[in-house]
Amino acid sequence: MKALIVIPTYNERENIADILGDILRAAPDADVLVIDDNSPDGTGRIAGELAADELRIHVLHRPGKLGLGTAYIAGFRYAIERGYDLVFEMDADYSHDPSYLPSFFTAIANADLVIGSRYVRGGGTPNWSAPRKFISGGGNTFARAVLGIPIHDCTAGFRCYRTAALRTLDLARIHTQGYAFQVEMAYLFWKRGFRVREVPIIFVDRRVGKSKMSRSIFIEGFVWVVRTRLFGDPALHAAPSREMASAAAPAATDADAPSASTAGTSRPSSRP
Ligand SMILES: Nc1nc2c(ncn2[C@@H]2O[C@H](COP(=O)(O)OP(=O)(O)OP(=O)(O)O)[C@@H](O)[C@H]2O)c(=O)[nH]1
Ligand SMILES: [Mg+2]
Repeated sequence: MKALIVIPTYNERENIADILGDILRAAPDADVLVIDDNSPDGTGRIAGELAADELRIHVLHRPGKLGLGTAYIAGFRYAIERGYDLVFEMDADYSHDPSYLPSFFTAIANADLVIGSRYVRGGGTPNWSAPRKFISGGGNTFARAVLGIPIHDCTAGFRCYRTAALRTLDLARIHTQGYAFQVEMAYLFWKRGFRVREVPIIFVDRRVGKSKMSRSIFIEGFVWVVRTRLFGDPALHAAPSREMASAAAPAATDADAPSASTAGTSRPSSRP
């Protein structure tokens, strides 16, 4: 299957060359798309130079910092338009270890979305402080409880989607940016009845460079979860076109769960 690994970057000069090399080796049949938001540190220029020497590397240069959600939506569109079967989300900062990529390819054979999960057996965040564990774990528990999503790690950003399933969503109606974006995508897949599967990952802190996390990202997540519980998700109300829907066959069952360390999912609830 043709796969595209999307790496959004903003000031990842110290990481970009190494991570691209490691990804190309770990996923020898995949292409990579770097989406750079005009990083002041020159990440986009470095990525462009690497792309000039390696046909499997592509770069999308955007004019300024437009956020993670819009970067991934641009990556999804790129993958759909160019006929990729699979599209990955992955960070540039080594929190998402490229050596896990093969396990995603194995799991996606029986899924429409594979999430690299910190909260299934075998996964974890060993070098996080207790407050950080509490915030991340608490956010996940909150989203699961309020929305009823049966996914252990719905804020995780190391993922593989089937583009055929993505095509059934109205991407223009997805406006979330940070953790809320990851929760929204997981929620939409689950509500649509697509198969969501989790594979364990050990999440490590970024090697070098600065985090782009901010308080507003947490507030966005909280507000989005509560609003969606009350009013539903507009992206779900959009009826997919017949042509799009026939491109993907939503799975009604999840019969063949691959192993104890993965968590299958379930059918959509009747909630909005
Ligand atoms: N194109 C683009 N990339 C971004 C933007 N914000 C963050 N990124 C990239 O998205 C990935 C995740 O961002 P991080 O700052 O590592 O956020 P995080 O992983 O949630 O937080 P840390 O755990 O502190 O690293 C990295 O590859 C960033 O360079 C943005 O606005 N535009
Ligand atoms: Mg990071």
